[in-house]
Amino acid sequence: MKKQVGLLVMAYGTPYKKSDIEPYYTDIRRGRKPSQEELDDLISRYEAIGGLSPLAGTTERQAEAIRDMLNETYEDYEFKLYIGLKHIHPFIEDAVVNMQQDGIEEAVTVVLAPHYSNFSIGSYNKRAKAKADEFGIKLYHVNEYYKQQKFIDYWTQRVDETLAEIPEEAHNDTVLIVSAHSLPEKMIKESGDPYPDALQETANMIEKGSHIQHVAVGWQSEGNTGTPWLGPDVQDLTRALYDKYQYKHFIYTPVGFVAEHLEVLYDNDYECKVVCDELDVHYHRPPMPDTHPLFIGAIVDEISNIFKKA
Ligand code: FEC
Repeated sequence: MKKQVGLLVMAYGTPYKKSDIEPYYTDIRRGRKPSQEELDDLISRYEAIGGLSPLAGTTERQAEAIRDMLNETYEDYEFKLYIGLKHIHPFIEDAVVNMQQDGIEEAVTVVLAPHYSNFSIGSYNKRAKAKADEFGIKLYHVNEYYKQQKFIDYWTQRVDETLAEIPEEAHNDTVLIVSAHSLPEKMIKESGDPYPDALQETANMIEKGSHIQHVAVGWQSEGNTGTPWLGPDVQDLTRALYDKYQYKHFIYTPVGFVAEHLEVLYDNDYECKVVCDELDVHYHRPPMPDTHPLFIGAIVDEISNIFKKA
């Protein structure tokens, strides 16, 4: 008889239909309704990527792939999957309630984002734990997985594949921009958050493992809070690198994300591409991890580390 363990996969969430955009955006803003102008701006960004984001389906496929690989790896356990989202149903709390109803006593949690920040992974974990504590469910949190060799291998392979499409004589005129979602500077600096160092470390590991010669770290998708966010922003960085070094090829790897969604399809594939077109340089953006076995394997390896310690 296999022991049942919960697998709580948490992710950002995305509107399922157009009428979800307003409540979703209101939830992101912690209950403050967006103005009509802000809402129209967001709707127009979704329209630019085809109306809605493909994220919902990808999250489901990624979660199922993690469950399947875990169940193939462990003979004595059966991992039962629960998906909990940050900003739309099924919310993180709903998933924990479902675990309780199924009689789950122990669960592993993982967020579909590789770098820990108190304000991202930390807040998902806190919500899951608060609900799980009500029912006495024991949770084991995966806090990060960017250092997993398979995660780095995924990205070094994509960078080398992209370089292979660029003529060899242009490799010295090619730069890799490694990025993650920006956060307000104040949040990060006052709390000594590991997030900025983790992104720099990811960039260093990709540089070491691939054939890329020039690497820069940038931040993207910052919000409008009227306060400074972590920078440089990827668009400004593109211009600055061009002004200084006249690179001809820009490769963007938004490694803080793990799927193609609004922040990649719009902020990279549209906004960064506009800057590259203006500068008359080449834009490259390798595919996101999705359900690639190296990415799913990185998460499973990190879960195994936690399981060994537990
Ligand atoms: O494809 C989709 O439909 C959803 C894509 C999506 C992902 C995502 C990931 C992160 N966010 C993070 C932080 C913030 C902060 C604010 C903020 C705002 C938005 C808005 C949209 C949005 N985010 Fe997001 N984020 C995605 C989508 N995010 C839409 C609202 C409009 C806008 O500002 O563009 C600012 C909140 C505020 O105004 O107070 C902060 C972080 C991540 C990566 C970690 C994770 O996935 O949890 C950090 C995917």
